[in-house]
Amino acid sequence: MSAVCNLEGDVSGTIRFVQEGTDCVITGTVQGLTPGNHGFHIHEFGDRTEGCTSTGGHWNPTKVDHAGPDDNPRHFGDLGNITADANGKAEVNITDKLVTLHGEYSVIGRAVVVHAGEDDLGLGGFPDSKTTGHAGGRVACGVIGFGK
Ligand SMILES: [Cu+2]
Ligand SMILES: [Zn+2]
Repeated sequence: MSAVCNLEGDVSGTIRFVQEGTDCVITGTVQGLTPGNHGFHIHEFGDRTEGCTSTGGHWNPTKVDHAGPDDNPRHFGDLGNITADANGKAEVNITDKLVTLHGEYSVIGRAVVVHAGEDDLGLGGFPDSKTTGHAGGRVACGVIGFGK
């Protein structure tokens, strides 16, 4: 079982998801970023009617606070940060147990969103740290679809 997400625009890339038992392996490349850390999440809706805004908030079916990928509880969509090098390119290589391609919590049809700033993993003390990780604007998004 696999899925794919294409990010298009000034910030672009392809993210692939492969389900291996309870692990979802998420790999890919994002380019066109500013160097440094960028919040990387799965958001609730695969809706780009109003650009990345209409993808809603973080995928959070258990209605808990925002946190980091290694925290429990956390939003199912909390994948932390990706890190762009001096050329603006980030390699994605994440293995996660809450992201799944199966069942009622499947991420297929939802969206990947990359942010302008760093996700503070809920720890920054800002008003939005516990909801969005204070990661700033949305610089790229794409809908997760079935892979071949
Ligand atoms: Cu996000
Ligand atoms: Zn979150």
